[in-house]
Amino acid sequence: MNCKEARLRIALQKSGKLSEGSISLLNKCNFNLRVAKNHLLVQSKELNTDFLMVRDDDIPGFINSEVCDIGIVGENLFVEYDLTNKKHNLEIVARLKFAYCRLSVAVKSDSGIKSLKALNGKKIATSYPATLERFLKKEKIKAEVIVMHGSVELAARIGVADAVCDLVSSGTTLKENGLVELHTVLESEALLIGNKNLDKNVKNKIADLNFRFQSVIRAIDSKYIMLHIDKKNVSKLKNILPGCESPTTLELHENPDKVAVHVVSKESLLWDIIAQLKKIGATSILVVSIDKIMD
Ligand code: PRT
Ligand code: ZN
Repeated sequence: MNCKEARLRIALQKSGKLSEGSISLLNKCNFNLRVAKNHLLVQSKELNTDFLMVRDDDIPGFINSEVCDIGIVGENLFVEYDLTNKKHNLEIVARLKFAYCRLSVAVKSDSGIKSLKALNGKKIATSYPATLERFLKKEKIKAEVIVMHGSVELAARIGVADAVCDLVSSGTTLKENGLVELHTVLESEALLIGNKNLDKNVKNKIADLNFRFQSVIRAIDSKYIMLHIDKKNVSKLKNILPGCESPTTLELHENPDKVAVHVVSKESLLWDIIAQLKKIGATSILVVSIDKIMD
Protein backbone atom coordinates (compact mmCIF):
# COMPACT_ATOMS: atom_id res chain seq x y z
CA MET A 1 0.00 0.00 0.00
CA ASN A 2 1.17 3.55 -0.76
CA CYS A 3 2.44 5.35 2.34
CA LYS A 4 0.54 8.38 1.01
CA GLU A 5 -3.08 7.24 0.84
CA ALA A 6 -5.05 8.59 -2.15
CA ARG A 7 -7.70 11.18 -1.37
CA LEU A 8 -11.34 10.61 -2.27
CA ARG A 9 -12.65 13.60 -4.23
CA ILE A 10 -16.36 14.30 -3.87
CA ALA A 11 -18.28 17.02 -5.73
CA LEU A 12 -21.25 18.53 -3.87
CA GLN A 13 -23.69 21.28 -4.73
CA LYS A 14 -22.45 24.41 -2.98
CA SER A 15 -25.82 25.95 -2.31
CA GLY A 16 -29.31 24.87 -3.31
CA LYS A 17 -31.88 22.15 -2.92
CA LEU A 18 -29.28 19.34 -2.82
CA SER A 19 -26.66 20.88 -0.56
CA GLU A 20 -28.41 20.69 2.80
CA GLY A 21 -29.40 17.03 2.33
CA SER A 22 -25.92 16.10 1.08
CA ILE A 23 -24.14 17.71 4.01
CA SER A 24 -26.63 16.34 6.51
CA LEU A 25 -26.13 12.78 5.17
CA LEU A 26 -22.33 13.14 5.28
CA ASN A 27 -22.41 14.56 8.80
CA LYS A 28 -24.54 11.64 9.99
CA CYS A 29 -21.59 9.56 8.73
CA ASN A 30 -19.24 11.60 10.98
CA PHE A 31 -17.68 13.85 8.33
CA ASN A 32 -18.34 16.89 10.50
CA LEU A 33 -18.52 19.29 7.54
CA ARG A 34 -19.08 22.96 8.23
CA VAL A 35 -19.24 24.75 4.90
CA ALA A 36 -18.96 28.54 4.91
CA LYS A 37 -20.17 30.64 1.96
CA ASN A 38 -16.70 31.20 0.49
CA HIS A 39 -15.45 27.62 1.03
CA LEU A 40 -14.97 25.94 -2.36
CA LEU A 41 -12.75 23.13 -1.13
CA VAL A 42 -13.39 21.46 2.22
CA GLN A 43 -11.22 18.65 3.54
CA SER A 44 -12.06 15.90 6.00
CA LYS A 45 -9.83 13.34 7.70
CA GLU A 46 -12.73 10.88 7.50
CA LEU A 47 -11.81 8.53 4.61
CA ASN A 48 -9.23 11.17 3.63
CA THR A 49 -11.70 13.19 1.59
CA ASP A 50 -11.71 16.43 -0.42
CA PHE A 51 -15.11 18.04 -1.02
CA LEU A 52 -15.46 20.37 -4.00
CA MET A 53 -18.36 22.77 -3.54
CA VAL A 54 -19.70 23.62 -7.01
CA ARG A 55 -22.90 24.24 -9.01
CA ASP A 56 -24.84 21.02 -9.52
CA ASP A 57 -24.60 21.38 -13.33
CA ASP A 58 -20.78 21.12 -13.14
CA ILE A 59 -20.75 17.90 -11.10
CA PRO A 60 -21.23 15.30 -13.90
CA GLY A 61 -18.54 16.95 -16.05
CA PHE A 62 -16.03 17.03 -13.19
CA ILE A 63 -16.60 13.33 -12.51
CA ASN A 64 -16.53 12.42 -16.19
CA SER A 65 -13.15 14.10 -16.64
CA GLU A 66 -11.78 12.62 -13.35
CA VAL A 67 -11.40 15.96 -11.60
CA CYS A 68 -13.59 14.28 -8.96
CA ASP A 69 -14.30 10.61 -8.24
CA ILE A 70 -17.93 10.86 -7.16
CA GLY A 71 -20.65 13.41 -6.51
CA ILE A 72 -24.27 13.96 -5.60
CA VAL A 73 -26.74 15.15 -8.26
CA GLY A 74 -30.47 15.07 -8.87
CA GLU A 75 -31.73 12.21 -11.02
CA ASN A 76 -33.42 14.82 -13.25
CA LEU A 77 -29.98 16.18 -14.21
CA PHE A 78 -28.66 12.66 -14.86
CA VAL A 79 -31.59 11.93 -17.18
CA GLU A 80 -31.45 15.35 -18.92
CA TYR A 81 -27.83 14.86 -19.93
CA ASP A 82 -28.38 11.18 -20.77
CA LEU A 83 -25.48 10.34 -18.49
CA THR A 84 -25.94 6.57 -18.68
CA ASN A 85 -25.00 6.82 -22.36
CA LYS A 86 -21.81 4.82 -23.10
CA LYS A 87 -20.03 7.92 -24.36
CA HIS A 88 -19.82 9.09 -20.71
CA ASN A 89 -17.67 7.49 -18.00
CA LEU A 90 -20.41 7.74 -15.42
CA GLU A 91 -22.45 5.32 -13.34
CA ILE A 92 -25.06 5.51 -10.60
CA VAL A 93 -23.48 4.26 -7.37
CA ALA A 94 -26.54 4.64 -5.13
CA ARG A 95 -29.95 6.24 -4.67
CA LEU A 96 -29.82 8.52 -1.67
CA LYS A 97 -33.53 8.94 -0.83
CA PHE A 98 -33.62 12.71 -0.40
CA ALA A 99 -34.34 15.74 -2.62
CA TYR A 100 -37.41 13.94 -3.93
CA CYS A 101 -39.17 15.87 -6.67
CA ARG A 102 -40.84 15.29 -10.01
CA LEU A 103 -40.58 16.88 -13.42
CA SER A 104 -44.14 17.71 -14.40
CA VAL A 105 -46.01 19.32 -17.24
CA ALA A 106 -48.34 21.96 -15.83
CA VAL A 107 -50.86 24.30 -17.42
CA LYS A 108 -52.80 27.39 -16.36
CA SER A 109 -55.87 26.30 -14.41
CA ASP A 110 -58.11 28.20 -16.86
CA SER A 111 -56.24 27.07 -20.01
CA GLY A 112 -58.78 24.45 -21.06
CA ILE A 113 -55.89 21.99 -21.62
CA LYS A 114 -57.07 18.79 -19.94
CA SER A 115 -55.04 16.06 -21.63
CA LEU A 116 -51.57 15.46 -23.05
CA LYS A 117 -53.10 15.31 -26.54
CA ALA A 118 -54.30 18.90 -26.14
CA LEU A 119 -50.62 19.98 -26.00
CA ASN A 120 -50.31 19.38 -29.76
CA GLY A 121 -49.36 22.63 -31.45
CA LYS A 122 -48.74 24.38 -28.12
CA LYS A 123 -45.60 25.92 -26.60
CA ILE A 124 -44.04 24.37 -23.47
CA ALA A 125 -41.38 26.23 -21.46
CA THR A 126 -38.74 24.20 -19.59
CA SER A 127 -35.17 24.06 -18.27
CA TYR A 128 -35.13 20.36 -19.19
CA PRO A 129 -35.45 20.41 -23.00
CA ALA A 130 -33.86 17.01 -23.74
CA THR A 131 -36.05 15.16 -21.23
CA LEU A 132 -39.15 16.98 -22.47
CA GLU A 133 -38.31 16.36 -26.16
CA ARG A 134 -37.83 12.62 -25.45
CA PHE A 135 -41.13 12.54 -23.55
CA LEU A 136 -43.04 14.34 -26.33
CA LYS A 137 -41.58 12.00 -28.92
CA LYS A 138 -42.63 8.95 -26.88
CA GLU A 139 -46.15 10.36 -26.46
CA LYS A 140 -46.28 11.39 -30.15
CA ILE A 141 -47.05 15.00 -29.27
CA LYS A 142 -45.89 17.78 -31.57
CA ALA A 143 -45.28 20.81 -29.37
CA GLU A 144 -42.70 23.61 -29.43
CA VAL A 145 -40.14 23.49 -26.60
CA ILE A 146 -39.08 26.89 -25.25
CA VAL A 147 -35.86 26.74 -23.21
CA MET A 148 -35.71 28.89 -20.07
CA HIS A 149 -32.95 28.81 -17.45
CA GLY A 150 -35.08 29.98 -14.52
CA SER A 151 -38.49 31.32 -13.48
CA VAL A 152 -40.13 28.73 -15.73
CA GLU A 153 -43.36 28.91 -13.72
CA LEU A 154 -43.85 32.47 -14.98
CA ALA A 155 -43.82 31.45 -18.65
CA ALA A 156 -47.51 30.60 -18.92
CA ARG A 157 -48.57 33.62 -16.88
CA ILE A 158 -46.69 36.12 -19.06
CA GLY A 159 -47.71 34.45 -22.33
CA VAL A 160 -44.29 33.01 -23.29
CA ALA A 161 -45.76 29.49 -23.42
CA ASP A 162 -49.06 27.61 -23.03
CA ALA A 163 -47.60 25.10 -20.57
CA VAL A 164 -44.50 24.58 -18.45
CA CYS A 165 -42.42 21.50 -17.67
CA ASP A 166 -40.67 22.07 -14.35
CA LEU A 167 -39.57 20.46 -11.10
CA VAL A 168 -42.24 20.19 -8.44
CA SER A 169 -41.82 19.24 -4.83
CA SER A 170 -44.67 20.42 -2.57
CA GLY A 171 -46.60 21.98 -5.47
CA THR A 172 -46.79 25.38 -3.74
CA THR A 173 -44.91 27.25 -6.48
CA LEU A 174 -47.23 25.91 -9.19
CA LYS A 175 -50.27 26.91 -7.15
CA GLU A 176 -48.91 30.39 -6.49
CA ASN A 177 -48.57 30.85 -10.24
CA GLY A 178 -52.07 29.61 -11.10
CA LEU A 179 -50.80 26.32 -12.58
CA VAL A 180 -52.11 22.76 -12.25
CA GLU A 181 -50.17 19.57 -12.94
CA LEU A 182 -51.20 17.70 -16.07
CA HIS A 183 -48.68 14.85 -16.17
CA THR A 184 -45.53 13.62 -14.39
CA VAL A 185 -42.67 13.17 -16.84
CA LEU A 186 -40.07 11.93 -14.36
CA GLU A 187 -39.68 11.12 -10.64
CA SER A 188 -36.35 12.17 -9.18
CA GLU A 189 -34.20 11.82 -6.06
CA ALA A 190 -30.58 12.54 -5.15
CA LEU A 191 -28.09 10.11 -6.70
CA LEU A 192 -24.52 9.27 -5.77
CA ILE A 193 -22.77 9.08 -9.12
CA GLY A 194 -19.20 8.11 -9.90
CA ASN A 195 -16.65 7.64 -12.64
CA LYS A 196 -16.82 3.99 -13.70
CA ASN A 197 -13.12 3.69 -14.56
CA LEU A 198 -11.66 4.35 -11.11
CA ASP A 199 -8.92 2.16 -9.70
CA LYS A 200 -9.67 -0.53 -7.14
CA ASN A 201 -8.46 1.41 -4.10
CA VAL A 202 -10.74 4.35 -4.86
CA LYS A 203 -13.66 2.02 -5.62
CA ASN A 204 -13.12 0.33 -2.23
CA LYS A 205 -13.26 3.72 -0.55
CA ILE A 206 -16.48 4.56 -2.37
CA ALA A 207 -17.96 1.22 -1.28
CA ASP A 208 -16.98 2.09 2.30
CA LEU A 209 -18.65 5.51 2.00
CA ASN A 210 -21.78 3.99 0.46
CA PHE A 211 -21.97 1.42 3.27
CA ARG A 212 -22.06 4.35 5.71
CA PHE A 213 -24.66 6.19 3.61
CA GLN A 214 -26.94 3.13 3.41
CA SER A 215 -26.67 2.51 7.18
CA VAL A 216 -27.93 6.04 7.77
CA ILE A 217 -30.58 5.90 5.03
CA ARG A 218 -31.99 2.60 6.35
CA ALA A 219 -32.39 4.17 9.80
CA ILE A 220 -34.12 7.37 8.63
CA ASP A 221 -37.68 6.04 8.66
CA SER A 222 -37.11 3.51 11.46
CA LYS A 223 -37.86 3.47 15.17
CA TYR A 224 -36.71 0.99 17.80
CA ILE A 225 -39.59 -0.18 20.01
CA MET A 226 -39.12 -1.84 23.39
CA LEU A 227 -42.12 -3.27 25.22
CA HIS A 228 -43.27 -5.83 27.77
CA ILE A 229 -45.75 -8.50 26.77
CA ASP A 230 -47.15 -11.85 27.89
CA LYS A 231 -44.98 -14.65 26.50
CA LYS A 232 -48.07 -16.30 24.96
CA ASN A 233 -48.70 -13.20 22.83
CA VAL A 234 -45.23 -12.96 21.27
CA SER A 235 -46.36 -14.97 18.23
CA LYS A 236 -49.03 -12.30 17.51
CA LEU A 237 -46.28 -9.74 16.89
CA LYS A 238 -45.54 -11.05 13.43
CA ASN A 239 -49.07 -10.08 12.33
CA ILE A 240 -48.52 -6.53 13.56
CA LEU A 241 -44.93 -6.14 12.40
CA PRO A 242 -44.37 -7.96 9.09
CA GLY A 243 -40.82 -9.29 8.95
CA CYS A 244 -40.72 -9.68 12.72
CA GLU A 245 -40.68 -13.50 12.62
CA SER A 246 -38.33 -14.02 15.56
CA PRO A 247 -38.03 -10.86 17.67
CA THR A 248 -35.39 -10.42 20.35
CA THR A 249 -36.99 -11.33 23.71
CA LEU A 250 -35.68 -11.21 27.29
CA GLU A 251 -37.45 -12.87 30.19
CA LEU A 252 -38.44 -10.41 32.94
CA HIS A 253 -36.91 -10.88 36.37
CA GLU A 254 -39.28 -12.76 38.74
CA ASN A 255 -42.02 -12.71 36.08
CA PRO A 256 -41.48 -15.77 33.85
CA ASP A 257 -44.82 -15.24 32.01
CA LYS A 258 -43.70 -11.91 30.56
CA VAL A 259 -40.90 -10.91 28.24
CA ALA A 260 -39.29 -7.66 27.11
CA VAL A 261 -39.36 -7.46 23.30
CA HIS A 262 -37.19 -5.29 21.04
CA VAL A 263 -38.45 -4.63 17.50
CA VAL A 264 -37.88 -2.15 14.68
CA SER A 265 -40.80 -0.36 12.98
CA LYS A 266 -41.24 2.12 10.13
CA GLU A 267 -41.89 5.55 11.63
CA SER A 268 -44.68 6.23 9.18
CA LEU A 269 -46.60 3.25 10.65
CA LEU A 270 -45.65 3.89 14.27
CA TRP A 271 -48.92 5.12 15.80
CA ASP A 272 -50.95 2.44 14.11
CA ILE A 273 -48.52 -0.22 15.33
CA ILE A 274 -48.49 1.13 18.89
CA ALA A 275 -52.32 0.97 18.97
CA GLN A 276 -52.22 -2.66 17.81
CA LEU A 277 -49.48 -3.51 20.33
CA LYS A 278 -51.62 -2.11 23.14
CA LYS A 279 -54.54 -4.26 21.98
CA ILE A 280 -52.48 -7.42 22.54
CA GLY A 281 -51.51 -6.22 26.02
CA ALA A 282 -48.13 -4.53 25.46
CA THR A 283 -47.01 -2.31 28.35
CA SER A 284 -43.90 -0.21 29.21
CA ILE A 285 -43.62 0.78 25.55
CA LEU A 286 -40.51 2.81 24.73
CA VAL A 287 -39.79 4.25 21.27
CA VAL A 288 -36.21 5.22 20.45
CA SER A 289 -34.67 6.82 17.35
CA ILE A 290 -32.14 4.77 15.45
CA ASP A 291 -28.90 6.35 14.24
CA LYS A 292 -27.74 3.69 11.82
CA ILE A 293 -28.80 0.20 10.74
CA MET A 294 -25.86 -1.92 9.52
CA ASP A 295 -26.64 -4.87 7.30
O1 PRT B 1 -26.96 26.91 -8.35
P1 PRT B 1 -27.11 25.52 -8.84
O2 PRT B 1 -27.00 25.40 -10.33
O3 PRT B 1 -26.21 24.57 -8.11
O4 PRT B 1 -28.60 25.06 -8.41
P2 PRT B 1 -29.93 24.99 -9.29
O5 PRT B 1 -30.65 26.27 -9.13
O6 PRT B 1 -29.66 24.46 -10.65
O7 PRT B 1 -30.69 23.79 -8.58
P3 PRT B 1 -31.60 23.73 -7.25
O8 PRT B 1 -30.79 23.96 -6.03
O9 PRT B 1 -32.87 24.51 -7.41
O10 PRT B 1 -31.99 22.17 -7.35
C1 PRT B 1 -31.01 21.20 -7.33
C2 PRT B 1 -31.68 19.84 -7.43
O11 PRT B 1 -32.53 19.65 -6.29
C3 PRT B 1 -32.62 19.66 -8.61
O12 PRT B 1 -31.91 19.31 -9.79
C4 PRT B 1 -33.52 18.52 -8.12
O13 PRT B 1 -32.90 17.27 -8.34
C5 PRT B 1 -33.58 18.74 -6.62
N1 PRT B 1 -34.86 19.35 -6.17
C6 PRT B 1 -35.68 18.80 -5.22
C7 PRT B 1 -35.43 20.48 -6.57
C8 PRT B 1 -36.63 20.63 -5.86
N2 PRT B 1 -36.75 19.58 -5.03
C9 PRT B 1 -37.46 21.79 -6.10
N3 PRT B 1 -38.51 21.92 -5.50
N4 PRT B 1 -35.02 21.42 -7.46
C10 PRT B 1 -35.79 22.50 -7.66
N5 PRT B 1 -36.96 22.73 -7.02
C11 PRT B 1 -37.64 24.02 -7.33
C12 PRT B 1 -38.53 23.96 -8.57
O14 PRT B 1 -37.79 24.19 -9.72
C13 PRT B 1 -39.54 25.09 -8.30
O15 PRT B 1 -39.01 26.34 -8.63
O16 PRT B 1 -38.48 24.42 -6.30
C14 PRT B 1 -39.68 25.00 -6.81
C15 PRT B 1 -40.87 24.13 -6.55
O17 PRT B 1 -40.93 23.74 -5.23
P4 PRT B 1 -42.38 23.46 -4.58
O18 PRT B 1 -42.05 22.84 -3.26
O19 PRT B 1 -43.06 24.79 -4.44
O20 PRT B 1 -43.13 22.52 -5.51
ZN1 ZN C 1 -28.01 24.02 -11.48
